[in-house]
Amino acid sequence: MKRLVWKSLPVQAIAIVLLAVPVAAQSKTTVLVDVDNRKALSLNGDWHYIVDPYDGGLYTFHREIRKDGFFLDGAPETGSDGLIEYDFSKSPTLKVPGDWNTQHDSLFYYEGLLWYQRDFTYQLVAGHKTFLHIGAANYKSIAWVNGQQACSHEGGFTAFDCDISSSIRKGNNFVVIAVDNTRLADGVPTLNTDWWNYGGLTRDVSIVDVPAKYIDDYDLHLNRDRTAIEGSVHVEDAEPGEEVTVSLPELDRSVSARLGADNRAVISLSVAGVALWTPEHPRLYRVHLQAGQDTLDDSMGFRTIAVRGTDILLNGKPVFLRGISIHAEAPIRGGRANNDQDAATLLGWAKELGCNYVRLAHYPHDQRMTREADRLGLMVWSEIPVYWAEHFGDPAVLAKAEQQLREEIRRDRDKASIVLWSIANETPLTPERTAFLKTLAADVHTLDSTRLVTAALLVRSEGHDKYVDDPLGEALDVIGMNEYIGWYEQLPQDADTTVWHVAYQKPLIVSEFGGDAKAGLHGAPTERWTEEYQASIFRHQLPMLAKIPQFRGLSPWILMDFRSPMRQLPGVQDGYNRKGLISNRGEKKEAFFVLQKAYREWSSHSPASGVSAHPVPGTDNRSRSAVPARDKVANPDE
Ligand code: GCB
Repeated sequence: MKRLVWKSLPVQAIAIVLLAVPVAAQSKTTVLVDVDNRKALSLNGDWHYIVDPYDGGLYTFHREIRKDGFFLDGAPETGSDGLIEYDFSKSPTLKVPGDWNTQHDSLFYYEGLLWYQRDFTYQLVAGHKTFLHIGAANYKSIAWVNGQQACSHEGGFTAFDCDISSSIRKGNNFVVIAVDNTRLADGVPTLNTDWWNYGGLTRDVSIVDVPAKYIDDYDLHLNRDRTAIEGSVHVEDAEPGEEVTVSLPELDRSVSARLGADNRAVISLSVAGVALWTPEHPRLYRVHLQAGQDTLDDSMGFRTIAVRGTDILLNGKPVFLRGISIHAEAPIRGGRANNDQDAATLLGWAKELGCNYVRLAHYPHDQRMTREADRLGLMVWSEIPVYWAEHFGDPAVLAKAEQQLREEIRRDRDKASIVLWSIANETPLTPERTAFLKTLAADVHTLDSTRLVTAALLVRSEGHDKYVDDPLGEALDVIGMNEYIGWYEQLPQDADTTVWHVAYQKPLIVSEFGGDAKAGLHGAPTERWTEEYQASIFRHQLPMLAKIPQFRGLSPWILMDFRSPMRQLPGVQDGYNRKGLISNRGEKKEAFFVLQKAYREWSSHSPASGVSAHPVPGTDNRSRSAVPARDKVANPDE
């Protein structure tokens, strides 16, 4: 059902809303796969905006939804229905894509409702459908085209597409989008996060044209034997029996299949001899899809990912993940990352560090990042913002998390780089939370049976004994674990005598460790906040981790310093989490080079037993997995 509800409205108000605002007939909200390869009119650029902290553009003085809200884009001189006290055309502008916080000083701390408006001209194609594509709007948003509501959306990091076919006109049009970044206790994420709550239309916005019957979703992946591309293509508004063709022109291979009753065609295309996607050779192929009038081209890599005992297998071979965690924070410029240059800089640094893997924390990043990771050969951990103290007992919160998971997977499952879907970070150990997360883990296996599910778990600490025994581990393919020896507990050198007890015979990725350092602040390795102290943490951590038998990868915290309202130490943090190996101004700290050196060695001599023939000297208590040689992927029928 179409909902116009803003925040939580009483039932009577909902009724008023439905009467008050014309809703586009048959409009629907979806996620169009591969949308960046569609014919589109970009709406990036300057948008007028009105800051509306009391929501007056939406509500009357008695808190009823206004019939003549700002979504009508009125102007004082055209008002026939009473006084109009706003005028977008005379209001200032914000750049889209872009967070509002870093564009105007007065919006730096703003959390609330802000209205965006812009005009555009459009040439309709007869019989085609038109979508408003919103790459991300943090956190809640409602969009109207020519005064008709097109869609509403909750979730600040996933893309969505609103069908505006019945509201868009030939020639002049206007679009109004209300975005509210108020943090919500029952939101995903919840109230408290260690990152900045950047508000606004933070990613690309465009008008997308598709034929009447259009490919809205596909899942094409290499089968487990690496002999065929398998999966399905879904064509919306088509009829069962219609034909779909998938071809790989570079291999001169093509296959046609008919839509079943669910408008989905099952695909199996033999590709024996296809060059596999690997970090060393990230080969991508052009994939051409055709369904009636609709054609789409994608650029895809083909690989398999699986686990066998404590090993992660890429294309059937054990692989060690040399990684780094990354926030979607723009280098140098600051604010939310949103362009090609941001992606190239962040992932370029990861390559320079020697990574073959990145953890994109703590929410889905811009599609530019996963496309670039495909091209650069970086395996990706992709995550939804189920972070810290969510309201795990609330079914509505679970529904929100599930929605974000669906949207994330649908947008990104054409990316070979993504090998891990993460469902949570550092959540408290309660029965409600474990039930909630086990539901998400099962969802991942249903939505995408070809990848692995993980989560960043907390460690139970008893002095020098550390336990990874969170019951959620049962539901994960790969255990993720965050620990901060040397920063939030103990001293860096305590790592040397730490004994790890990992309850699972599954691959373990140390998804975080680290400590803060202010770039350019030097001192003894015992002095907190200095580059030397941070480097000392890394020097002690790496040999310790290499001794854990299940250790199959790491993504220390974090590539670059990032803004966080939680980090206020004057002269050192000044509003930034300083655990970056690189400062927000691009200066590399000493720890960057410590990790880079280790990654150079580990690229030929992996620390993981069985992954390389050459163990790291001095790390002798590793054991080879004795678990049977059946590769476990999430797909039970493989
Ligand atoms: C963590 C969180 C991460 C924080 C980091 C820190 O464990 O997962 O979001 O930023 O610690 O710096 O404390």
